[in-house]
Amino acid sequence: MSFNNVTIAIAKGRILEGAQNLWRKSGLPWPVDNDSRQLWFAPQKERPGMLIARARDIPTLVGMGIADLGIVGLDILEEYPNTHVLQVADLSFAHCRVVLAGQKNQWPEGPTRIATKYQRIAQTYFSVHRHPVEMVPLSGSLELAPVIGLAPYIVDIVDTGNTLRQHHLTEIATILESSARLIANASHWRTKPELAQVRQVLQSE
Ligand code: PRT
Ligand code: MG
Repeated sequence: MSFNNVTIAIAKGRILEGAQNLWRKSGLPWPVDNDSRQLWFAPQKERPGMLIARARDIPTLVGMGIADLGIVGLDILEEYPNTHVLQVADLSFAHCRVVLAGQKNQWPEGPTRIATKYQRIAQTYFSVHRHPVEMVPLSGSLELAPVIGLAPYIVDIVDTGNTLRQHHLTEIATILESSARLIANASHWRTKPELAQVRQVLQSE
């Protein structure tokens, strides 16, 4: 088995940390030096090449075939869908939920503002419920939005719930259960048998 012709794109942050654990358990050499700023590692016989990128860029990199495989949260795949990408495994780490939260455990009455960095997921959810909402796009510190009067509700990622509690917010509904997924470029998946071997190695730990 040779990985000379395989490249995998991995989301930096939590996903990268979880991927590192999975790699070690699977017995694959891990090239990334956490203290260095290097973001590209050429493939070698014993391990795929690695590209470390922003989470939201992973579907693009895999969809365009710059990377054959990718590791990213389901939340990102739902928010930034790409028709050239296949989900090929649930890697069962980085578990979290996309939730609707607010200052009271009460579904919004009438039209309301929703602060989120998951506009597509939130809009789809409220469309299904036929509830009119105005999206307030934010890229971080969502928990502040209700406190400062920007929007009474947020749609955000929750794991332990500590961050919500610290800001006196409560979960009203779970919109999506997420975990890290292995994705593949659809046409490369059909033509490169090594990709299924990488999946097998990552799932056999
Ligand atoms: O820059 P950007 O924030 O987009 O990404 P990043 O590089 O900072 O990545 P990172 O480390 O934030 O990881 C993002 C991915 O990890 C998400 O796409 C999810 O798939 C997954 N994940 C799992 C999480 C969490 N758990 C999580 N808890 N992403 C974010 N959080 C946040 C949460 O929103 C809260 O602010 O962590 C904080 C702590 O959560 P609590 O509930 O444990 O307090
Ligand atoms: Mg982050």
